[in-house]
Amino acid sequence: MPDCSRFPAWKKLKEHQKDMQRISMRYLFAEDANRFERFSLQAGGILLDYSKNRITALTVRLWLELAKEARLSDAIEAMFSGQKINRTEDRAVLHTALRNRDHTPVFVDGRDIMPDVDGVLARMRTFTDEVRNGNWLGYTGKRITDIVNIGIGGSDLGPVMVTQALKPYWHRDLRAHFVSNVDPSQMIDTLAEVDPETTLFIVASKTFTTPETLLNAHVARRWLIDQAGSEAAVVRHFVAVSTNTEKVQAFGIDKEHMFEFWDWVGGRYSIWSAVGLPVALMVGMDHFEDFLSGAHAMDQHFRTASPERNLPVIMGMLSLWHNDFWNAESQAIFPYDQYLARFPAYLQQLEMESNGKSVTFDGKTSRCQTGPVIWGEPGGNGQHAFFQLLHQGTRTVPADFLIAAESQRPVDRQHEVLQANCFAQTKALMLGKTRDEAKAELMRNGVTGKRLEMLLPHKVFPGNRPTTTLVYRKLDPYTLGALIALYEHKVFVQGAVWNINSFDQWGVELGKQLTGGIETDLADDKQITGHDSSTNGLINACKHLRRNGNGATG
Ligand code: G6Q
Repeated sequence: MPDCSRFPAWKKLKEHQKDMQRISMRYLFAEDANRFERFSLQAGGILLDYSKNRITALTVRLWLELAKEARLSDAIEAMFSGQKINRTEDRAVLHTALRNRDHTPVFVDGRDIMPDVDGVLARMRTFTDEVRNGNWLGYTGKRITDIVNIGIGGSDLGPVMVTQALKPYWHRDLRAHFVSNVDPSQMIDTLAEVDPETTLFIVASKTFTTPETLLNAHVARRWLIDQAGSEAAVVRHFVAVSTNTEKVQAFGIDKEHMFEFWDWVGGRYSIWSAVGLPVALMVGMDHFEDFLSGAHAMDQHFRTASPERNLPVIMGMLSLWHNDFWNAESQAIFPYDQYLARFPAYLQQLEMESNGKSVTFDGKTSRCQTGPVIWGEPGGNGQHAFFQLLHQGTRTVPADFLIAAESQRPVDRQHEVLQANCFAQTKALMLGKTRDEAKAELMRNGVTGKRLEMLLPHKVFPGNRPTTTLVYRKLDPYTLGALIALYEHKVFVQGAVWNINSFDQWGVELGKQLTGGIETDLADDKQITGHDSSTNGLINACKHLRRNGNGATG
């Protein structure tokens, strides 16, 4: 596959971008009354309005040419059909099979994996029903009231984000807690909030070798045994989610209490597997299956819709347009939905771990700019913090705005206020405010003369800043499933054009390798000299501070 910059459509897009630099969105909207209809799409209960971007029909045509030259359709089929597209790890990529609600066979190495998938879902149903109905009892015979998920990265971010997003569907007598950080404060503070007699720990780790998770799991296990006065309590209070039966058993969790998943599920794509157990416990298996169904609907759309009507294809190409042709360094995500507060953090891992690569499948250095920096916060709060930079700063930050048509918790007309804020921001970012408009406004407010001249440049908004808006009826499990799958496939589309492996993560290895040596160096009080001077200095400073309490380093 040629480097993406060598595709003919890439070159055409470069030329086209030069023309587009001279055209404003104000003009494009004024010129075409149907711009919204032309540049909006719907699937899986999600409306995607991408009209407030610097694009024309020609732009989209060239995106589709590029997708064709990059053989995107073949790549999509290769993923869905279980080919080992994660070549550096020699694995298939089949999170889509986890939510294959049609139950049609999906083969890995000649074996249909759907019976395994459905088998684990059935076990999850039995277990979650028992806990939720109060039939699963703790070591003193009390029902479970608190669930603590211990995991990190893909075994944490999905469960946290989705559990939080579906709060209106929670069982009223259950609470969920999540511990990921190896900083013991998080576990200690969590344990202070729960009762050993009524707490269920889920140790979620694909490999069951991740030090952060195992250290935290051991702390929880010791705490439980200390409180209960017997190891026998562990069996009623610990379950595991993993691909590694041996390690789970070595930790002391019975195979019976392990929920399996498989190496063809990437960590950051694992929320659809038994990694979703805390979600299923909190919202019930019916809702969890609705969540899978929403994702399945988006999968089918992605696999079968024509590229020009295909939400993930259009979103992926749009993001690539900003990233590679307008040199946008970051992409912001603004949910106008409090329940999606952790969605930007979730997408950070999904996008940056998937597409933060600089080597193509052919082992060559990519000549294209790959994954952007993803960041974001609930939009309403952002408006009172960093939106200034979006409106008047020197950088262009393409942003996704997400909003529900209906609130989960309606109070008076407060949801309309939220919506008005969301739509006003995208309108303001697109339109801006010209010098003439700003001047007229100042004069209307009685500002004249020198003060007007001084203030005027500060009151101008350049506008022409790209935003994309996603609207859904209500953040229910189905919609959330579709939304996450939409972003997963968007990431896939970009990876396919850049010809990079979106499913490995070798970049996290080096830090892990070096941690062990440094941990040993930190164990005693000896002066350390074996690293670079900065690393030596930092280790020695910590030792000095912990020895002397405070004061100068040395
Ligand atoms: C995700 C990554 C990474 C992984 C964590 C936890 O795609 O691989 O975030 O999920 O490192 O790994 P374990 O689940 O194996 O503990």
